[in-house]
Parts: sequence; structure tokens; C-alpha cells
Amino acid sequence: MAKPKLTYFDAPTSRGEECRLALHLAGVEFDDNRIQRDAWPALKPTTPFGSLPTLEWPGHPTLAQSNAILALIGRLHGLHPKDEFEAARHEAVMAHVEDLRAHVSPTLRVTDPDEKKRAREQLAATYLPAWAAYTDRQISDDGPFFAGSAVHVIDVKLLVIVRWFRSGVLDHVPTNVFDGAPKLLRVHDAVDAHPRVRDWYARTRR
Ligand SMILES: N[C@@H](CCC(=O)N[C@@H](CS)C(=O)NCC(=O)O)C(=O)O
Repeated sequence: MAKPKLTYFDAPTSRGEECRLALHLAGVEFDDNRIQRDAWPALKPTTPFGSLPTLEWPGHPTLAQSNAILALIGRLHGLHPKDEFEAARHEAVMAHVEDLRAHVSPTLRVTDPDEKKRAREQLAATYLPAWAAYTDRQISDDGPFFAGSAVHVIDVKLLVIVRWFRSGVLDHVPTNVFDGAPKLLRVHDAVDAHPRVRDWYARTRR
């Protein structure tokens, strides 16, 4: 049977990396289709919503929207709760991560250095710690993962978003901006140490 194909930019970040990691965590052999930026303008209008990632699963229409892709992988492979209400709670936190990206992404396009600094410092002082505190309240006390001892696709989404902020690539945002959210950091560390995640990073670049 043909393999599922996950298409995303050739970068170990963001929504595409979440989906690749979730597929690898699930043990799914997939075609890891990494495209270069110059190929994107031609591909964009052929995707469901003009964005990546997309997942092509043999026999089904192309699927887009990272959270829908993650929830599907999770449902197919035991990495998303069977209980509908608990699943919806996980999906709410996945949407909360997308809200964060929607707040930060405009600052990536600011070209004036002073304006960028102001915008980032404002986020670091207000929205980001509040975002982390709200997230922390959703996370299980016992851990190590979001919902306790079992890993789910939400854990992968949280790993990738926290890693972005802790990497230091966002100028004017301190790498410890989430330090007030110990359970969120615990989830990051537990997923990062998961053997399947370690294996993924041993095979790909970080
Ligand atoms: N809500 C969508 C957002 C997708 C999105 O904005 N993807 C970015 C890359 S992370 C993209 O395709 N950027 C290129 C473009 O919009 O032309 C999702 O979660 O998949």
C-alpha cells in the first residue's frame, strides 16, 4: 500500500514538524515531503486552504489544518482520547497554541527594528506569560504528560511550541518566558525525552 504523504517546508519547526513527529510517534511510515520555498507559489493554490502542512492519506482527499491532521493521527493510533469530552479538551488546547501563533506571527513580518522590539517586549510582558499560565491550568498535576502517564498528540504540539520560544530565535523574547508554567515545561521535557522523539531527532536535524 502507498504510504501517507506529509508535505511541509524543509524546516524542523512549527505545524509541519508537529505532524511529522506525531506520525513518527505513532509508528507510521510516511513520505516526508519537504518542499523548498521557491516551489511554494506553484503548490499553494493546489492545497485545500493555501497553506501547509497537508496530509495525503491513500484513498482519501488531501487533508490540511495542523490540528485536524494531529487529531486524525491521534484517533487512528491511540494518541488522542477516546472520550469525546476529553478529546475536545485536548483540541481546545491545540487551538490555544494556534492562538499563540496568531499573536506572534505578525511580529515576524515587522521590518522596523524598533517596532519589532516594542511588539516583542509587549508580548513577553503580557500575552505570553498569560498564555502559559492558562495552558498550565489545563495540564495534569501528576504527569509527566499533558493528561498523565500516556503521551498524546497534544503533547507533541506543546513540545514544538515551547521549543520555539526556548530556542532563542525570537529576538526580544526571553527564553525563560514560560518559566512561570512548570507543568508546561515538564511536558516539554518529558516529550523531548520520549524514545520515539529522540529517535526522530537522531534521524533528522533539529
Ligand atoms: N491554521 C493552519 C495554518 C497553516 C499555516 O499558516 N501554515 C504556514 C506554515 S506554518 C503556511 O502555509 N505559510 C505559507 C503561506 O501561508 O503562504 C494550520 O494550523 O495548519
